[in-house]
Amino acid sequence: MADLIAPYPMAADSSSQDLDALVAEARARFAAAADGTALENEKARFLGKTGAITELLKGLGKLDPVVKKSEGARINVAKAAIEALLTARREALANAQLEAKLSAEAIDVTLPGRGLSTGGIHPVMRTWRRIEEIFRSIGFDVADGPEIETDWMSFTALNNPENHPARSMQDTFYVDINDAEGRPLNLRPHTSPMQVRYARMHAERMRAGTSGMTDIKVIAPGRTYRIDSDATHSPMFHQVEGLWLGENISFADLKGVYTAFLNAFFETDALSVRFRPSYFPFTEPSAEIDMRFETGPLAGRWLEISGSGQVHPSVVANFGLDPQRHIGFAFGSGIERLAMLRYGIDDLRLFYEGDLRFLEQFQ
Ligand code: 2NM
Repeated sequence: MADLIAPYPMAADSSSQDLDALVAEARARFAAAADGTALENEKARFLGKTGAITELLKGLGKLDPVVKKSEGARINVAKAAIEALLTARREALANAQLEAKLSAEAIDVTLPGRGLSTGGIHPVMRTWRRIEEIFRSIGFDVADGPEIETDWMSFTALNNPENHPARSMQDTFYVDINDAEGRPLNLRPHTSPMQVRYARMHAERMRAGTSGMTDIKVIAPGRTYRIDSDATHSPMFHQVEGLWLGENISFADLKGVYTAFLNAFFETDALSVRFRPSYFPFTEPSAEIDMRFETGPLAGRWLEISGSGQVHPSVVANFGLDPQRHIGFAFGSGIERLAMLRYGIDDLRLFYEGDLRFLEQFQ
């Protein structure tokens, strides 16, 4: 340290040239100091205990009082000049340091933003919402319920015999947990259990008649599960089932409701609807509903669109209602199937691959 801050070699009696040179030297050295530490070291060289100015002031003692006064004044002018240079350089260094920090931490507010990408509604969900909207407009309520069901809800209540293939391990997913009756829980293979629950929930008000509730009029849309997988079947798929029970609800009402739904769903009146005899355990009689577009790319071909039928008396009894009094229809349609026909999609698997090139077309 002592070496670094060597006293400035100058005689105690200084000429004004010497003092000017000293101030110039200080100016140059302060300017050359790159940071605060270097600057404080340079300061010691002039203003420190053994610094040049300090030495000059010490030397004043030996001088004649008259000379001492004028000489002291000149040295103090130089001292003040050096102190002023020091202060100015300190500020300059501090400013430079602040500038460097600011520019290092700068945020370029002129950079364009990264943009917000919003998600979209999956075509199946879009179709599901559309179906709900249409049926609500025809006066249907919308039911919701569990996807893991008891054996009674999925099969027994719906008149499925003990040996019906739908009950087998081949056709239905089972869970390794038994229900209260000791039968394994299942992943519901249709949304009918929701209608069973809905009907039983409202059965008391239905029995009360006009003072309570006159009709059960509900759709049950949702995820369903079956052991089946190819271009037209997925182990998980979506169904919408409809149920309308009242004191005088007939197949004519079914045809009217379902045709109105198709007209709204496909946004055209140019389609025909027909019933074809069929069989389901939960309806009697049962029918397939076929539809035909009269215009467009699918014109003239009959397309299977839904199963349906008059709700079986045993099923109505399982709802907690009197089948002599409450009759009506039910239907079940695939939501993917409706979406495929509406959008012209030919492979069901496209819905489940998550390929954005496919999905973005529906936004
Ligand atoms: C179908 C076909 C025919 C149906 C039956 C019921 C219920 F709960 F009332 F018994 N809901 N849905 C039904 C009838 C479903 O799907 C192809």
